[in-house]
Amino acid sequence: KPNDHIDVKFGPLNKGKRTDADMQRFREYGLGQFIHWGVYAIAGGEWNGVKAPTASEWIRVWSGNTAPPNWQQTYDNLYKQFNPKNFDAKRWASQAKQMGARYMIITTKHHDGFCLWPSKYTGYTIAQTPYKKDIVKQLIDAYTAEGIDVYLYFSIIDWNNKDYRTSAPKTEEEKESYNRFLTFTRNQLFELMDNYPKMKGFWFDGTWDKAWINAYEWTYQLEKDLRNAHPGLIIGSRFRNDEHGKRHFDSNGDLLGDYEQGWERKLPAQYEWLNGNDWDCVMTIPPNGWGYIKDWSRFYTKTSYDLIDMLMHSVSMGGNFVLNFGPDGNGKMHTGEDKLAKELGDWMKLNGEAVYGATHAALAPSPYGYYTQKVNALYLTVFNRPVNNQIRLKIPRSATQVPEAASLLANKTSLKMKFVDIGIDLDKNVYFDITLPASFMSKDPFVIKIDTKTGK
Ligand code: JFZ
Repeated sequence: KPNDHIDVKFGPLNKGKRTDADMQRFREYGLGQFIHWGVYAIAGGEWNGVKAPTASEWIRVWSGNTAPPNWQQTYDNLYKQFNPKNFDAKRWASQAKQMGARYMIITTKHHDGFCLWPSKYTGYTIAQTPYKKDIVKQLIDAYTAEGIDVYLYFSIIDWNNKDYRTSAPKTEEEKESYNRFLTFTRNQLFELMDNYPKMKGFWFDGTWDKAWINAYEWTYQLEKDLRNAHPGLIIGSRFRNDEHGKRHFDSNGDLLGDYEQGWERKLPAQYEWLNGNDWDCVMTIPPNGWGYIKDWSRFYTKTSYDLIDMLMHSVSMGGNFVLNFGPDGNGKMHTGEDKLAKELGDWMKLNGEAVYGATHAALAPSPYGYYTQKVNALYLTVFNRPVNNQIRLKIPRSATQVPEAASLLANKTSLKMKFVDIGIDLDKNVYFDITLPASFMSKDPFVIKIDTKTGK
């Protein structure tokens, strides 16, 4: 209804889905890797054996009676010890490749303000550590060489910059100071794009403060300038808001940015919630905590089964699933992460066809698992195997693709499939039964590939 329309001047730069090659590539990734790495990795979620009740990368703001004395000052000096002697960008990239990741997001700067690249706009960077070498550069080179696209996580919140603030500036002095902060932020973003032309996009964070929200006119212009400087740049919805303070979506519900970035440690229950937008789900292995956590024994950590479930849930709803890793202060992944990367990779080698380039299928949700789809193929990843070994497909008569043959994706075994007239809603749907051999056993979720052809 046109009269419900709210006037928005600083809304999305483009409405509707992008159709260019870079965005198409993003859409087809399926699986990604997130890496949270910074000086918080040295602490590993604890200090002197006392475990922090906060997410490990937030340990600097740990307060309360369990926090050790002078923790904040100790934290601010950790960079003097940052010397990850086991860091090998090529090893991380080859692990990500074997896991099946098609893109990687690295924290160039988290809330603490510590930069993994030698920024010329602050002294709080990798260049000031005993390690010295540019980590962002090494990662971009190593991952790009493996065919994995690199995105840069960037926190607007910067606890190290004296001009950073949360509340809206009021006095002239405060305004001047915040303007300095905005210029600093802009300089760093252009510096990253200049230094690393192979980067594909920014994954923004820490954009919820009132000061940033009020700067909507300035952030609108910044987005324009960033995109002009780096054609194809991909930016999610967690970057800026409209002039009414609406984040992720503007006041009329239009997506801000190229994809919805609000699915953090959660998944949409229904495809309809997504309004057809592109999106990613970013997920931790522990319940929460993105940086390195030494001790995993104090909580449930997700299994590869959990992760495959979340991956297929995401892809079946047209999104990408991004698994987070928090390497330690020496540059090694947690052994639990190594194990999951291997298990997920082994599964992806057999079943990746149901993930890469696959998307949502317009079918009723299956009780057995998740559907994904490509041209001339439908995939059903089975988590709930029926006790009678009959997998029933329900295909609406309106569907443009019809099933022809079924097989197990992992080993190409063909499966019996027959049309069944079950006597209900024949005017609306057709049903097919696929028989799983009783002798077929699988401890992992498995994929049934259904070849389809166009026509009725
Ligand atoms: C942020 C960070 O604070 C956190 O440390 C981590 O980097 C994560 C990826 O991003 O945490 C958030 C941000 C947004 C929401 C939840 C946690 N959110 O919108 O629900």
